[in-house]
Amino acid sequence: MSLDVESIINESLAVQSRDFLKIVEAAIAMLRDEGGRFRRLTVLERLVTLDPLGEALVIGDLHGDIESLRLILERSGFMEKMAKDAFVVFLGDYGDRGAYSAEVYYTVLRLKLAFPEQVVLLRGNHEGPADLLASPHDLPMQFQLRFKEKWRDVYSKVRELFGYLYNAVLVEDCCLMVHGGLPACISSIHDLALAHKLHGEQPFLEDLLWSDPSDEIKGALYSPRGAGKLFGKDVTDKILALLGVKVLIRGHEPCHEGFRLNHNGKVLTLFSRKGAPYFNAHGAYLQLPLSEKIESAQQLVPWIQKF
Ligand SMILES: [Mn+2]
Repeated sequence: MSLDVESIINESLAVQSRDFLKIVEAAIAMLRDEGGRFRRLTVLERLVTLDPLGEALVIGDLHGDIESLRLILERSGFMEKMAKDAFVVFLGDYGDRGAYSAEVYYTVLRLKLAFPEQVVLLRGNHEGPADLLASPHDLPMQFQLRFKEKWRDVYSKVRELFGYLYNAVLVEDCCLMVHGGLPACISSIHDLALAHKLHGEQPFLEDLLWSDPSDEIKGALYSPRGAGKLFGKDVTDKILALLGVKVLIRGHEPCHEGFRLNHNGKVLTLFSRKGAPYFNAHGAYLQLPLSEKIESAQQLVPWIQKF
């Protein structure tokens, strides 16, 4: 198995159902067993804490856009970063919308398997639990076209994978990373770590996967998306203080320029794909310096790369 970006992406374009299934199964086995501390990564249930050293490449929604993923991995010097012990955090929403969902899943899972202690895969609302899966969900149709009669096996295995993806990433004193937004009523990091197990009793997972910041409101209101909430700056201030971090980094919303700031610089949104059906002018990714003293997402703007 080759370890350069071009080879992995070429593999993803050619992969057949049998090898695709093997990669998903291996990733499930790896994620299921992750717990405790390995090197600079600490795993508590489905919460990951990164040591505040070096750099994290942060990539927002990809939604089946393999060309943007290729561009980001090449332009950021991904393989050199891995050799220097950097982290990479994917903010979720790998499939649906774009035509290359299978290829994006395959590529990010291959990277996870190649660099288990450096690659973190967050869960997006397009990887939600059965009662809260985003719609339209194109993945079954794409798998039918891609894997023909084997598509059901592949699809059900990928659905199983969703339950093992991470809820949140914490960098102490620095930032929290999630796909969607902040739950207004958590009382500790354990509510983030256990959000998937509390799903059905508490809205924590729903809010992490679905919510959006709003500069227009106070508190939390039900979202026009039909799941999750809109949350105001007061919620962001309260929850970031509770968690001991300064900034929220999240994906989930298309941004014309590839990124956007909300809540007076407390929230950074990254969107890392281009093309239909969003037509944002730019995608963006972040090369986050983990040891930098960060007070506001405004300080992160120089480390954002637009494409
Ligand atoms: Mn989303």
